[in-house]
Parts: sequence; structure tokens; C-alpha cells
Amino acid sequence: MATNRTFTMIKPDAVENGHIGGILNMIAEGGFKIVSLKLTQLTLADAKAFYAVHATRPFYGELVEFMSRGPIVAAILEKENAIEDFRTLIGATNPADAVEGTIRKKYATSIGENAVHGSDSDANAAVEGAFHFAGREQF
Ligand code: RTP
Ligand code: MG
Repeated sequence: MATNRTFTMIKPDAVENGHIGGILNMIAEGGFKIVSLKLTQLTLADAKAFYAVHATRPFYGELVEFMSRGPIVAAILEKENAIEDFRTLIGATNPADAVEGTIRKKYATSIGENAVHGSDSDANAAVEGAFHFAGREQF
């Protein structure tokens, strides 16, 4: 299995609720190496661009308002099979469906405010990582 990278954000709800440390710990315990990391905040325009793929979905307005309302932690993570293994670690989009031991089971509050993001493909991980980090910030 090839080593590859995924992109994650600790979303505004989890930052507000004091879960940065707990989530980074679960990421480390899950075997992911942090290759980029920062506390930052999306503008409304940033959030609209980042989630452009969801522009026609009914929850888009709510999603971009939420994602820009406060600081987030952005990170690029490296591991064998990173995309799939990270989505397993974060759990289902709706925390009500997330299994025990996942980040969303422990820290998410609702389907919209679900604590973390994980890229869904290698191509999107590269685009999303480059959205937040210059090449010299990707170690
Ligand atoms: P993410 O992209 O954040 O890792 O989440 P995901 O793949 O599990 O879910 P996705 O379908 O890509 O949806 C992106 C984010 O939109 C919000 N959402 N709200 N109210 C709703 O029905 C609803 N559905 C999705 C969530 O914040 C979700 O993570
Ligand atoms: Mg997604």
C-alpha cells in the first residue's frame, strides 16, 4: 500500500469546544504523521470556494456560514492509505451513524457541525492542501 497524504480541518465547532488537543491526539494515535499544521480562519468567500462542489446542495449556505464563523485547524497528514484510513478514523458524516472510536462519534454534535473534514480523494487532498499551505509549508 502506497504512502500518501490527506487534508483535514478541525472545524469551528470543535475549536470552540476546546477539542483541538483531543482530535490531534486521536490523529497521532491513528498513525498519521503531521506534515503541515496551522490555526487559521476561512472568510465566507474562502468557504464558498472550498465547498464549491456542494454549491447546489440545500445545506450549502448553512455549511459556508458555519465553516467561516471562527478559527479552524488546517493540516496535511501522511500515512499508508491515508485517504481511506482517515475517513475511517473520522467516521460517518452524521455523528448519529458514526461508530465507537471515531472522531465524530466522540466530538461531533450534528450532521452539519461534525468536528472534522477529511478529503475524499488523492486529487482533492492535493487541491485542498494547496488551498491552505504553500509548498515550503508542506514537510
Ligand atoms: P467533509 O467533506 O467535511 O469531510 O464531510 P463528508 O465528506 O463526510 O460529507 P460531505 O457530503 O462532503 O458534506 C460536507 C459537509 O457538509 C455538511 N453537511 N451538512 N445538513 C446536512 O444535511 C449536511 N450534510 C452535509 C457537513 O459539515 C459535511 O461534513
Ligand atoms: Mg466531503
